Amino acid sequence: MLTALEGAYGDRGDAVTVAGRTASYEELLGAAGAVAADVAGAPAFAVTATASLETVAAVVGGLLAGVPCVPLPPDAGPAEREHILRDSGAAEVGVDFARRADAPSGKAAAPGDPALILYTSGTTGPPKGVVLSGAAIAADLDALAEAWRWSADDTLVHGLPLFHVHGLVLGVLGALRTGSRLVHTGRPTPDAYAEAGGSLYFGVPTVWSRIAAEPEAASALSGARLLVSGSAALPAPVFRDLELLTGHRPVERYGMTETLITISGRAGGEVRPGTVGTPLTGIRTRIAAEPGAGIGELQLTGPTLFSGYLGRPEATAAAYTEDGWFRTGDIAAVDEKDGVHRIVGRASIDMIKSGGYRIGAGEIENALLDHPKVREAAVVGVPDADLGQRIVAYVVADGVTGAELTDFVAAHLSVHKRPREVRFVTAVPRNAMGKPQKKLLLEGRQGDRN
Ligand code: MLC
Ligand code: AMP
Repeated sequence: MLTALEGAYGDRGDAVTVAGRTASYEELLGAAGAVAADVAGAPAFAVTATASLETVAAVVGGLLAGVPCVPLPPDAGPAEREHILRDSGAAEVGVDFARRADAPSGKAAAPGDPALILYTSGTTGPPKGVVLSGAAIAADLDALAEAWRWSADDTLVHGLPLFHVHGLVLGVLGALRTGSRLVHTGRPTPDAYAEAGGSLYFGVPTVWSRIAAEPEAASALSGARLLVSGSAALPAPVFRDLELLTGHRPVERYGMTETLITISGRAGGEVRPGTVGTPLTGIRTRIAAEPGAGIGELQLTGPTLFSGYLGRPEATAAAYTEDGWFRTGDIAAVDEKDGVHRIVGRASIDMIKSGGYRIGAGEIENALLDHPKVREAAVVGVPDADLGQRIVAYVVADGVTGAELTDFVAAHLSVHKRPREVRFVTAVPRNAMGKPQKKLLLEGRQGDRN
């Protein structure tokens, strides 16, 4: 699976750099071997997925041992950590990158075996574990290598979190499969991207928008080969500014934790702002639209799909149509002439994308309701120039400040799921069934307290 570690491209002293520390393939393999020896035989293991060589060694060690790794968000509070550890049954391991060992020779993992379990939010309830097989990951990385002409000649640069598909599957395993050098910048700041001197850059739209706002940093990327944006819609003005400053038309690609990346623009192909390109090799898509509408839910099939939600067969079954297509929950349209896909929005108001993070409104509402002073809570995603959407919580409560509630969510769930704004109201508008009328909140038709 990780061709570079199997010696396909020789060794390199600077194969992998994460947050300023560099390792060769040989060093990484030795450190990962030590992790593999520790976790061999376990059903799964967890690691606090800081942006570090340790996290890379842990994930690779899991692959060597055939034991799925559960990356824990490092900013997760106790409630979220406990949920993930309990739900996955994984014990957390510590990693010492200085240790070296050969991976234990045991039963090799079969391609369909679980390789990673990534926790991701639904519209309600706590995050679910998405089980990804080695075969799905390999199929996706090969399809992306083809689409982006991604090779061992590249230096991949990004600074994305290592507990989601974008930063971990594409951003780490992709480099180790294609043999491209990896420079992970620790944080995805414009200056760090500018200094890294890569050929291939990954970012979420928030990262690209911050780069576009710093012309000097942006122009340093003009020597790159390809800029790729994904995880949320890239705003047209950001596309335009990036093109002006870097000379590149950024390629957009579309994906989900459950499906990996399925649709993308092509290196050297025509790129239109506001579109995500065409299905990758092996992926078929369809639009479940009312007759004549041309726009509707995007559904897909292919070899990159997940194996299921861990321990939740009903949720897994509900994610598919009766005839076996995965329901993305995204609304899309396809150009009749060239098959180029456009993502128009989400089917559910309760699925928020903020800074490229997927956040379920229900999860934040439950966290707020755990606060003793909160009587009602309704959470929405409000358009935001920096984050795409920002989390706004409408709350009925007395004797507590917005900042206290923000800190409460940050400490319980995770920092990146905190509301950016808390608005106190006298009541959450509800329909006759008692369901919050979030559209009314978004339109500003709610009873403000002050
Ligand atoms: C602020 N902070 C607090 C706080 N308020 N800490 C504790 N309590 C509070 N109340 C601190 C944080 O700890 C952090 O400190 C700092 O404020 C900034 O917070 P942030 O939220 O991390 O920063 P922000 O600038 O908003 O982040 C923007 C971002 C981030 C773009 C860097 O959103 C990001 O990394 N997004 C990527 C998401 C992603 O990878 N998604 C892919 C999903 S996979 P400090 O010290 O840490 O700075 C997928 C599939 C696909 O979607 O298609 O790719
Ligand atoms: P996640 O499970 O965190 O990977 O989030 C998946 C969701 O991100 C998808 O269902 C989409 O809503 C959104 N998404 C990913 N890439 C894009 C894109 N290029 N344009 C618009 N939305 C995207």
